Amino acid sequence: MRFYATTPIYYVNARPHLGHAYTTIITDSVTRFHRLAGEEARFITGTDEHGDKIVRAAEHNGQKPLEYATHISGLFRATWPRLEVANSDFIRTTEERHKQAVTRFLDLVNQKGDIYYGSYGGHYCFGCERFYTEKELVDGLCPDHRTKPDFIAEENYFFRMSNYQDWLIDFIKSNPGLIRPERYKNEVLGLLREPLDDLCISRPKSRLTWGIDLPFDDKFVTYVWFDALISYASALGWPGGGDFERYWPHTQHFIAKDILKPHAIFWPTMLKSAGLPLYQHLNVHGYWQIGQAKMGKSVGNVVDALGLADTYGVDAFRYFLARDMVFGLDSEFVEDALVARYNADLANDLGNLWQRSLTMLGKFGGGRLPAPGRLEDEAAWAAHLTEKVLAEYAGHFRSLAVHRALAVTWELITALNKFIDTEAPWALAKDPARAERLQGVLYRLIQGLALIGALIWPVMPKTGQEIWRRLGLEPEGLSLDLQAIGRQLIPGRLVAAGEPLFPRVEFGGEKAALKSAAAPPAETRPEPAAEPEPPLETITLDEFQRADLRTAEIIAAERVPKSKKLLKFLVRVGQEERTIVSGIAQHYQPEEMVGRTVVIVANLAPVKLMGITSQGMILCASRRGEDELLSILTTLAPLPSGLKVS
Ligand code: ME8
Repeated sequence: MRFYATTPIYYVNARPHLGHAYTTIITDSVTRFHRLAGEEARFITGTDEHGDKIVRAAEHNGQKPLEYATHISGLFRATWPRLEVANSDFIRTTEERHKQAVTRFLDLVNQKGDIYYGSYGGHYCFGCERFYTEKELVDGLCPDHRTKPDFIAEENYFFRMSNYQDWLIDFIKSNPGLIRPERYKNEVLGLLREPLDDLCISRPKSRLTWGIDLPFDDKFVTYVWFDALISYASALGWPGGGDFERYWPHTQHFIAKDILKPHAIFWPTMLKSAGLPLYQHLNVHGYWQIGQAKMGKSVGNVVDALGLADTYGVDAFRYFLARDMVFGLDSEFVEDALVARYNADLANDLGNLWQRSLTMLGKFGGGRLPAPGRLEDEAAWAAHLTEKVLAEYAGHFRSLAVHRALAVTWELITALNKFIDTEAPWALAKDPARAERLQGVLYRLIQGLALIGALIWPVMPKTGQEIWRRLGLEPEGLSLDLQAIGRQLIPGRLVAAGEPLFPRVEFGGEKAALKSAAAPPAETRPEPAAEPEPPLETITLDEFQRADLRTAEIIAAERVPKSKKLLKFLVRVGQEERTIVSGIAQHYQPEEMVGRTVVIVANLAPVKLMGITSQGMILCASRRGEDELLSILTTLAPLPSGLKVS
């Protein structure tokens, strides 16, 4: 069996946030499941770089479109490995391989007689990069962006999408799992009850030059959606061969419901016209919301995925996303819920099972892997449960109920924790006549942990591998097959619990922080001695305004050689670039600062630090001393640099 998964290729008009992270992580987890099941799997993500939106964002940033797109695309590309996403490739629509594919695709559709030239007037939303019909608008506004669309009338090329309406309805009806979950299939069939318009697939160069030329008229560029969808094929090497033939029949697209129509209506009709087979599944999930509103760059309520992964650990963050969202439904993002899941499921259930099992192996088994032994009442341990979990787990992954796959895994964890209680190895150890049973119990705990390591690996790759590594198993041979696991558990091998897998999280002030289980509990730790604050003098507004505070974008960062504390930054402040040295090296890595918008004091007299002239200061909130805390200040919405902060 084979598997080919894609995420949307993300627009480069904003940096990655939790919404993008969710789709990419869930696609990665499902792909890893297919790999675990022994299938050949490919998984592609990338960036969508043409169109009005990008030109506007680049202008806003004072950059050329390609320069700007390269910068933001780089941020996406660098984000995925930090979230343990193992994509096979990364496609940019500005790459030559993609341009060739779009050109070929347009030629095929044109040769089919499905493209014509005509004039059109419609309500155009620049945010969505599409025309809306009168009926689709809500109170005259774009239903997504709540902005008034521009009325645009111009001559363009059109794709005869309407020709394929009846075929598409039949195809969807005769392939029940094509669009899933079911609610989205019904939504699409609902849309198809209205007559389908033809699709405008060009933009005149008089209005937009940032796109791929139409092969049959170079006064026009290709409409960005027509261009972007083809990336799913160009990333496999189409039309030049590559892996296309091998993987295309097994295609599964993962998207959120915002882009259902292009994927469920434009794309299948485009493929049909070009003579290419359709995807196997379109997997549609809901929105992460904050206060009932979709999290998104246009609203400015985005949550920083990397920040959460840094605070709680990548695996805990991935676990929360996969466990808390029912694929297909919306989910409210609440950081407290993440902390609660972390403490209950990871620190308690899984962390305790690990710690208790390994402690007992240390105490009662000399810290060495036992031989399987034999339990006279095999059913007493969770053998039957293991079979049930394995069967259900795979079914849930294949139907995208990843939260359920995790829930059944936790049934096994709970059962093993109970198994320890009922078997009471500490009591067995006191009775020499029960030595064989003790050994059998210890073996089944270790075998269970190895299986759990494999079961959690698709969602928590680091922890899954870590469990295998600590038990002396080969992480490359990760498998759900108990026999295969058994062959790798070499009796007599020394193993140790090591550091806790998931130290408990407690709240420290407003920000959640990781506290190692080794540290004394918070209530017994002395509070850092509070220095008496000097009485504050008031200043006038004029005095405050003498400080020229500005937004600045960090464009490069590096450590200052021979200094533990200093980082050297190159920042952009509007049109100007300057160097700033800041004492935050113990809190931030240089690479994670690049691309961030910070607030600086722009009119501070220059100072020399370690031989470097620093022209300004980056604002941070901090508490110095033993219990040190520090965070740079940044803006909630992505803003251009050089803006006055007041
Ligand atoms: O639409 N909740 O790119 P885009 C869940 N370039 N997922 C979310 C989300 C949220 N609040 N916000 C964003 C585009 N996403 C086009 C795609 S594909 C040929 C072209 C995720 O940057 C989700 O996957 O606006 C959504 O579909 C996607 O980001 C939109 O990304």
